Amino acid sequence: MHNVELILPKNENLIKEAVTVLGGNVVPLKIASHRNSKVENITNMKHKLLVEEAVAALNDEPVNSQPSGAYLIDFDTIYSDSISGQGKRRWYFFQLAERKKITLYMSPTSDTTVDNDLILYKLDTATGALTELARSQNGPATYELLSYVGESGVYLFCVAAYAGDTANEFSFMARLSEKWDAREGDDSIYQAQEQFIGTIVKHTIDNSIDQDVSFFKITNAGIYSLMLMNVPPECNYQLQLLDSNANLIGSVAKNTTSTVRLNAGGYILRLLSSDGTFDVDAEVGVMVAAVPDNATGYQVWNTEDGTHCIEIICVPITGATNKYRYNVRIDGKMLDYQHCAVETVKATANTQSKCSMNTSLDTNAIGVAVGQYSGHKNTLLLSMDNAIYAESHSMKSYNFSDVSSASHISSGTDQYGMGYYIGNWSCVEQLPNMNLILDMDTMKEIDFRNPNWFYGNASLAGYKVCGSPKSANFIFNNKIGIFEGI
Ligand SMILES: [Ca+2]
Ligand SMILES: [Ca+2]
Repeated sequence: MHNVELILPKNENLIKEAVTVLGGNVVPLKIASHRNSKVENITNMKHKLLVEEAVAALNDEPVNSQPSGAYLIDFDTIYSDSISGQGKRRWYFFQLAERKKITLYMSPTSDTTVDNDLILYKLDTATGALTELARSQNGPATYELLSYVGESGVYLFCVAAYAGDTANEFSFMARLSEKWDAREGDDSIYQAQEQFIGTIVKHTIDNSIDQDVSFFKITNAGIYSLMLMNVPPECNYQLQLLDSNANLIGSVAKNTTSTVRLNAGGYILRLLSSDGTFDVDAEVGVMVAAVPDNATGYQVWNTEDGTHCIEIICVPITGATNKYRYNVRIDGKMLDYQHCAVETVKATANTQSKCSMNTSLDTNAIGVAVGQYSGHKNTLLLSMDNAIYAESHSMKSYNFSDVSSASHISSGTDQYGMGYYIGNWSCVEQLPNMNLILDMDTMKEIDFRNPNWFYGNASLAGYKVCGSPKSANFIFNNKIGIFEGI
């Protein structure tokens, strides 16, 4: 069994780097003037705020220790503020004119006794009631991140001191995205949706600090493959694997697959940009696939452009000794190569050639290669131990000698009264080592070879007229699997 080791990332706290990439300077909160200039625009909220502000003033805490004293903040601006004492909160607010994706980020002090959380609420401007929408509760001295797709309205959020008795400074930022994927908001573990085993989930990274968090459940310990597909060359995305306590286990580089042995339990997946590069329109694929328990061999790789993942799974054939079936999965789906059929046809005014290949229930794949073939970018060449090969040719000629080798000859007269002959050649054979060529972009069989995949085989059908082989080439990439010995 050959397993690829998961690569541990150099820096766990990648999002801090991402914020640095943003180039924002930390802006201390501007107090009253900044807030009052805009807060009055919000209907109904003002009255509510004035009432609660009086309550806030009763203690020594700053005015934004209560929702009523929340500071209005601008987007894409990094602010700093301070907090001390478990249970204390610092409040901020903003207004959305239309539906947008909201991202909130908080960077803490490095003091490991301090643990601040981040919680987002929507304000009911008629009643003053706050409804919690999302929260981020990472551990001490760790950033907090959450996202939420919000309709127009007024949103409040707070930094909440969960642990730590000393005054500590934190910085934070809110930003909006114009486009986002269907699973947003999913930036914190509390918002994660399930990733089902064997299913590709599509994500986009819609800003430099977007994280797409999901979880999966393992009921049987075993080998699992984690795939990150379709990441554009200019984007450095990474798929991280965490245990159920959010400890990093390993990561998968873009457009690669890693295999790992996992015990039963819950796991967390976190997709992010490791250097802040992103493309909001690039849909990437994330998949977790299980390697069957009875597999005696397993190989996996991705196409060079990162759009497909090919797995070869060797399993014993039931009831047979030392005989194995080589199953092929493409993008998590089992390829039914025992029911493949492909036919090539070539016709001219006087000739017609048909060649076909059909696999059967006892056909077994014995080798595979990934490459390009005759205008098809991502093709799989599958070697079969046996398949049914058939070819038939017909030719019309005025010279009997052209068709004399045919297995069946008929004759006729054309419109000018000239006699002609039609020769037919055909054969059907079970052949070893036939190669099927499959287009993985369309998942369709496109051709075959061994024997020649377009004109047929003169020695089989006895046909001699149809010329030289078609000049189609299978260009082998660097991914070639020979199944024996894995
Ligand atoms: Ca996303
Ligand atoms: Ca996200």
